[in-house]
Formats: sequence, C-alpha cells, structure tokens
Amino acid sequence: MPPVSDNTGPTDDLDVLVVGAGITGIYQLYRALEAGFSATLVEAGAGVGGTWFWNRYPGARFDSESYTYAYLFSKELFDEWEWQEHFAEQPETERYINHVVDRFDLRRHMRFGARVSAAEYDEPTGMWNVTLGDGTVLRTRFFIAATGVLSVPFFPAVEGRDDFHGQSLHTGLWPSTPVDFAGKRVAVIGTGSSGVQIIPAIADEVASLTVYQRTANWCTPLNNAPITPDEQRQLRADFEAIRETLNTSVSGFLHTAHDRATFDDSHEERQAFFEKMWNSPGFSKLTSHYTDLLFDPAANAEWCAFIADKIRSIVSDPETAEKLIPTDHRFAEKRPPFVTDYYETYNKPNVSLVDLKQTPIVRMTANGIETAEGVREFDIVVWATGFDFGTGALARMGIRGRGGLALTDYWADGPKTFLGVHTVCLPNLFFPGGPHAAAGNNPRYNGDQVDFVTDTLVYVRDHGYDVIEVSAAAEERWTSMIDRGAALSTSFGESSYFFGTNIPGKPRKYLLNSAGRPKLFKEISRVRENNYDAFELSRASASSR
Ligand code: N01
Repeated sequence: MPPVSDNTGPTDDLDVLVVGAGITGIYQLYRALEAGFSATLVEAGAGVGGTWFWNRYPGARFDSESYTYAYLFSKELFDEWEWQEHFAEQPETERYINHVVDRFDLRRHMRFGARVSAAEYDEPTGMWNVTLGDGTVLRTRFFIAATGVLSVPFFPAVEGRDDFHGQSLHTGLWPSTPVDFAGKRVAVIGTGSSGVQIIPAIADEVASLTVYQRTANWCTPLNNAPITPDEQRQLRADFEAIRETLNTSVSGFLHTAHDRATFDDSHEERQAFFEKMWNSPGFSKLTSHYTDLLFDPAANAEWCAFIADKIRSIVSDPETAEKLIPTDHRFAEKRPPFVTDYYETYNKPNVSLVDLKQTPIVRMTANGIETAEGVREFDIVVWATGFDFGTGALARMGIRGRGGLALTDYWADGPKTFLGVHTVCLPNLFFPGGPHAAAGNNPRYNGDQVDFVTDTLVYVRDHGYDVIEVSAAAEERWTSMIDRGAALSTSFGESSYFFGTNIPGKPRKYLLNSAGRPKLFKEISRVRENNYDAFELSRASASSR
C-alpha cells in the first residue's frame, strides 16, 4: 500500500484536526488523509506513541499479543514488521509506531509539543477554534480528540508530596532520559498493572525496594516468549484469517473461547484446567476461561482460591504471601494485571511490602514516606497510582460546544455519549477511543470507532452538509444501555477506575462499554442502514462551502 500523501502539511484551516499521536490518533490521521480531507494532528508530547511514549518505565510492555495490538490496515506493514516477542516491551512498540508514521509519511502532518488548552465551537461557521499552549489557534471543521482513556496520570493528595527532596516519578509520565536506579533506595506506591510491571524489573538493580500496596491484585503470569522463526512465518501465512478474527471477535483477541462452565468439570478436571490457564498467555485467562467465570461468584471464587494457593507456593514468607492475596474483590472486578516474576520478587532480601490497609501513609517527608509504623527513607519514589480514566483527557481540554456549554458541565454527573465517540452539543467533535468504548483489546475497538468516524465525515461531506450532531434521543439510548449493563453484571466491582472511583470526587459512572463490541457493531450498522438518522445534519449559517 502506498504512503498517504496529499501534500497538506500543518495548516491553520483544516477539515480535520486530530489530537493525540497514540495508536488511535495516528490511525485516525491516516484514515482522514486517505479519505481526502486536509488533516493535522497535534500532540502534547515530543514524539509519537501516546501510551507508549509516556509510559516508558522499566518493564512496561503489552499484555495483548503484539501482532493483535498492531495495525491491520496494511498487509505489507504486517509482513515487514517482525515483532520480537509475543508481548513486546515498550521500546519495541515505540519503534514500531515511529516506523508506521514514517512508512506512511504521516509525520509532516503532525505538530509536537502542542497541547490543546481550549476548543470552542463557532456556531455561525460550524468550525472549531482550537487553542494550543503557545497561543496558536487552529480552525477546523471536524475536531477529533483521540486523547485516550489512560492518559492523565493521577497523583493522590498525600500530605507533603512536594516536600520530598528525592526523585519523584509517575509511571505514566516517565522521563525520556534513563533513570539511574543502581544502588538507590526506592519506593513504589501502587500495585496495578504499572506497579506490578516495574517492581520485578528494577528489583535487582536497586539497593532496596519497598512496595506500598493499598489493594492486592489478582496477578497471573503473562507467559511471554520470543516469537520463533516458524511462528513468524505462520503469522504471515495466516494474516487474512488473523485480521478477520481480530476484526470480528467479541474482545479483539485471537484466543479461542472455552465451551464449559466451572462446575461442569470435576474438582480434578478443574484443577487441571486452572493449571492450563495459569500457563496460558495474557488475556486468554479471561477470554478462554470457563464461560461462567465473570457471572457466577462461586465459579470465580474457585479460580481465586487456585491463584491464592499459587501465591502461597511462590512467596516464601507466609505473612507477605497473605498480604498479596486480595480479600476484597473477585478476579476481573478490577482489570487483572499479567506479570513476569512478580510474586517471586518478594523473595529477594532487598524487597519488602508495606500493607497500606494496616499502616496507611500519613505524609511524605523531605527524605521519605511516613506511615503509621514510622518513616522509611528513599532516594526515588515511583507513583504507580494510575490515571483519571475515561473522561480525564477530554475534561482538561477546555472544550465548549453549542451555546458555550462546557463539556465538563454537560458531563458533571458522568459521561453521556453516542457509541462512545460523540456527545450532544458538541457538533463535529468526535472522540474515538474515549469513554463508553472499551470492550477488549484496545486498538481493535478504537479502530472500529475510527473507521466509523471517518465514514461519518465522508457521509457528511458527500451529502453537502458541514455540521453533524447526534440527537439527544440516540445519546440517551446508548448511555442508558451502558449504565444498565454496568448495573446488571456481577462482574464489575465497586473499587476500580472502571467506575472512576479511584479519583476523589468523580461521579460513580461506568466508563467502559458494558454492552461489548458486538453491540457497537450492531449500532454502527443501524446508523448506516438508516442513513445516519441518529444524527442531525445541517449547513452552518455562515458556511463557506
Ligand atoms: O493504574 P491502576 P495502573 N495510596 O489504577 C494505587 C493499563 N496498563 O497505572 O487499588 C496508595 O490500575 C491503587 O490502589 P487501589 C491497564 O489497563 C496496561 O497500574 O486503588 N495507593 C492501585 O494499586 C491498567 O489497568 C499495562 O487501592 C494508591 C494503583 O495505585 C491501567 O493502565 C501496563 C493511592 C493504581 O493502579 C492502569 O494501570 C500498565 C493512594 N492514595 C498499565 N491511589 C499493560 O500491561 C491509588 N493507589 C499493557
């Protein structure tokens, strides 16, 4: 496939402005240019990659199989990039994303170091005026925020956080220059997917590593491996079948679904199956598990008991092992992390665990962290404390739509969306990969949304309109379906960023797509079949077209 090239470089008057050079924004830029729109992408960072630009902490890697996370729009691209491992580490992913951008000549359409500080809809013209940090204003017909769901790092309001004199780092804002851990006294706060990746990655290098855990997580092995030459050949031979499966499967993975429920099997059969799951790669522990894992608490408890025994068998100190076993949530109520040598790390003499439920953090001091048990001194504190999930990035862009309505006011009680890409009062604005979208392997459903957004813009253009806005009824239908789905399922827990409850004061609303990918497909088809009648299409009163 040839590179996209229509000779439009960065310009101040655009058909399409994309925000964010992550996996979704890059694909959106590619699709917009391919469809013949003039398009520019602005990115706050100094390079491409989004998540894979900012989260460059040691140990950061995929837990979706590399070739299932990668782009599928070009067979040539798929053929020419040889992933080294089934689950690639951050540097390889960043290299891949840079390769894609250069391969398709996209970089000249991008501006870096360009953070959006305000975006205002101009009703007479139907255009968006988008202000960047340096005061530049870009005028665009369509404004596409591909700003991601996990892109606003969260620092808890710990007293004295700024008083710490050592190095303070967040996994989601990792510096591009190497961090020297050698011989340092290091604290890691947080044991979500980021914390449990960095902990084993630095343990051997540091003088001491103290892990501050508030909630233990159900971690299971990633089971990563290099991709052998035979597997490389097979991947290429199977490209069409792989693409078909990834583009149509419920969660965007290649894993085969299981056909049995937990108690269809005897105790012995179950243990053998659990052992097989424990040794299976990444998310197959969800997607290929017993069919009732997420729906029957007794089934879930059986699997949790199996993991708890594994933890006890790996961690030598029984007291530490018990602290590492979750007691307050079932498997997959929170997003389960997949790990490499995580539990084994606690057997190292320089690694210790502080249970914040027993001894909460009181304050940061100039030299360390004070808990109820006293002060421990550190050279480096790593905040692996997560993100303002789902709505955080959209909320901080200063977006104002029709009638000057601020998005933050419209969403004060939680997001309202249509198909997780658009909301009332913000004509011509779309947010593929935003709240109410996620339902599995990220790039797959974000790609579904980019394809839908692009087709929608083409429809608007080709039918002589220049303003599109979803009807309130269609938005209400989609949003209440998401909320109903979240309330019904037993598999969604209370204490997770899925509901925004990790951010103090954030309204408790489900932020993923509880209806799943098939429902998204169905609704997209319905929109197309009904000639976009879920939307109101018009011409702006001062249209220049
Ligand atoms: O963030 P998290 P993350 N005091 O929110 C703790 C993706 N990802 O960056 O559970 C002490 O999961 C908090 O404790 P608790 C993936 O989707 C993917 O780790 O709230 N601790 C928790 O332990 C993932 O789900 C990969 O009690 C505090 C941790 O900080 C998502 O990103 C790798 C605290 C936050 O965990 C987010 O993961 C990395 C406080 N005041 C990330 N506040 C892959 O493998 C919070 N915590 C692809």
